[in-house]
Amino acid sequence: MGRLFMKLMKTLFASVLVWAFLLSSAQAQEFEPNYDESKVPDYELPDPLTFSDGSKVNTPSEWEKRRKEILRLFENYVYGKMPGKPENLTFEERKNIPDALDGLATLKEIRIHVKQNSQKHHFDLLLFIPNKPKKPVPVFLGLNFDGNQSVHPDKNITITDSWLRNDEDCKIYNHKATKDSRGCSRTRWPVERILDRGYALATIYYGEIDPDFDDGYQNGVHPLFDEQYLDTSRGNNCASIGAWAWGLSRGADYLEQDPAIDNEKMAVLGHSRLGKTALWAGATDQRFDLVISNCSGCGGAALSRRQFGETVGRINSSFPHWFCENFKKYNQNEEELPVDQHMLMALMAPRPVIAASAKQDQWADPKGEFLSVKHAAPVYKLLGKKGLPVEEMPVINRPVYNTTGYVIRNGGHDLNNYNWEVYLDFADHHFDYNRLLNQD
Ligand code: GTR
Repeated sequence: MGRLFMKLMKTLFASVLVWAFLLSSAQAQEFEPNYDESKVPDYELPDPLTFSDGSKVNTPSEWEKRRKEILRLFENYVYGKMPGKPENLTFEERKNIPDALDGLATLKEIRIHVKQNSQKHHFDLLLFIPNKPKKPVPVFLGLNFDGNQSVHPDKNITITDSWLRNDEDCKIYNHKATKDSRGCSRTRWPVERILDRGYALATIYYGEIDPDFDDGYQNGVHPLFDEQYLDTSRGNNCASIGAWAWGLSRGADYLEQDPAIDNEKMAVLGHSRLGKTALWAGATDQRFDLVISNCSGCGGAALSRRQFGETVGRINSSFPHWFCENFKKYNQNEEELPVDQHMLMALMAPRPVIAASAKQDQWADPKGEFLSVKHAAPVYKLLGKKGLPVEEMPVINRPVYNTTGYVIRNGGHDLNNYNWEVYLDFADHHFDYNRLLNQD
């Protein structure tokens, strides 16, 4: 009896293994990214200037109504609906070092405390303010991937004690940052250069807002949100990108009341998944005066309907916690999406927005990123602004912009000095920023 049972169990175990293997290899084979332009399906983009009932948008005030409609569509079908400002929000200045970086900057650390529904949570904003200009300065706000201490090796910066993805290059083990992780992502954050050009830089570790793994929205800020924002059966739940974007808005809540900051010149930027987040923050929070998407790809600047590189189905299966439940209805079904990403770009209008791609980052579909900026132009035009100055994709390393901009650089999926030079120029141009640095 015992032997028969063991035999049965063994056979069962073996067949489970075979099935698991077959299933995983089928799944692995299932997704073959398309990198061939001739295999991009024919598609028709929804018109940002046509209401859902078919009537046309002819005036800026009609656009305001259509803008709300598009925002609802992105909330309901892509990113989910975010709560607003929490009941209780306080800023605790934990550090204020006036002569940081050899006197170049004032370094501040602000702990942002949020309380709601008898739950509390906090996350830290690291802020560098250039000392030279004797007036409020414009600011770039962006989330970082590896903790505030990864942005610059300065020992004054507090090492995050939150959960992180393990990363050998950044010396992050057992999901904790080590002191060797100081400055590990500094190539993405040329702090001194940004300060030299008269800008402040603010950053928050995204995992302090919501750790980046699929936990059923139990950790990070999610438990503070009312049930309606968490209920996945509603389809438009606030998933992780929504929570990170919500965190960016709390960063803006702080920045707009810091007297050292010019709160009419606040730029939001992000790379990759955090580029998707920066776009969603820019769309939902118009206090961001300028929006920057760096290699944001699928679910960011790239048009979903092109299905080039990463697709909706692929991103939703790799990262089921990034977008709302309803977005999954469009896996392998992009043509039914009520929006596409050019409409996300259009939500920035009339504010400046720029998207950057990298030549080797085909996964993020550079052409799809270009096209979504291009197809946002009619909305900018209606509001008296100019879209891109070109019809076709520009050559490598040649930024093109009016109020909307695009650049593709050499190299791979990254945020680097070249990108920052473009963003600083773009910001100078739009903020009409006379850097009176030498005249003070
Ligand atoms: C990739 C993902 C991209 C992008 C990237 C990142 O794995 O497929 O959509 O978000 O991660 O954020 O680094």
